[in-house]
Amino acid sequence: MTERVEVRQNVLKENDRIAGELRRGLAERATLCLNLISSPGAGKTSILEGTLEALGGTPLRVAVLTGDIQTERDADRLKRYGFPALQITTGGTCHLDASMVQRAMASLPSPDLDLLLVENVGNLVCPASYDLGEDAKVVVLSVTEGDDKPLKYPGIFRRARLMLLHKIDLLPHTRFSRDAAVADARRVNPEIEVLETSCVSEPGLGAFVRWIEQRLAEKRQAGRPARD
Ligand SMILES: Nc1nc2c(ncn2[C@@H]2O[C@H](COP(=O)(O)OP(=O)(O)OP(=O)(O)O)[C@@H](O)[C@H]2O)c(=O)[nH]1
Ligand SMILES: [Mg+2]
Repeated sequence: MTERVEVRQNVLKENDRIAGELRRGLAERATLCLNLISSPGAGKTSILEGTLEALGGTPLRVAVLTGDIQTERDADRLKRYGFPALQITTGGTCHLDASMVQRAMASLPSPDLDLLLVENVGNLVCPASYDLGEDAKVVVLSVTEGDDKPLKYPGIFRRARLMLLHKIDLLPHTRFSRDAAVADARRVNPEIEVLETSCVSEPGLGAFVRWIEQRLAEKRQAGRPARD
């Protein structure tokens, strides 16, 4: 084994240890954690803005962590919705890791949350390898990126529970085949769930918000002590 491979394996092992701590803490509080991953510009922050807007009228306790290599711009956009939103600037690293999330969570006003939304750094490759203790990875594939991405970047499609086919309003202007994208995503991950979303027109984000509400209900159910 080369020295480089060994160092990477140790880094991932340490990341998994911290992710395990995060997962236990989230389970104790019955906090659902979603990790949104996509190429740069696919629409992660826009989806989170629409989601926070939709959840604004509910009693849910929500917080957002958003990762970028540089700038606080995404957190500035997300702070407008009345929930805590913190930027994690990685300073060059192309993905979030569990220690970054652990440090950011310690800066939240309260760890008692129903929902923690994490926007990863825009990148379809590196974020796939780093467990953040999340309940599910959500991969966002916008139709302007091409339908060939699930087979070209299989790692993230294999690990994601849900794929959002996003910017679906732009479909008529592209050569994107939704059937090909879904078939290829299911070749690498037969279990992957798929929803179509748009931030600018129908069908909107309703299906994604309902999907989150279903996962929240499951999480609460899992956290409830068994009846004797
Ligand atoms: N037509 C259309 N444009 C969208 C939609 N969602 C987002 N956009 C636009 O896509 C661009 C990028 O959106 P962002 O939400 O910043 O994307 P991001 O994935 O957070 O980008 P990074 O954080 O830089 O990786 C912006 O100009 C958005 O207005 C959509 O559903 N339809
Ligand atoms: Mg963003």
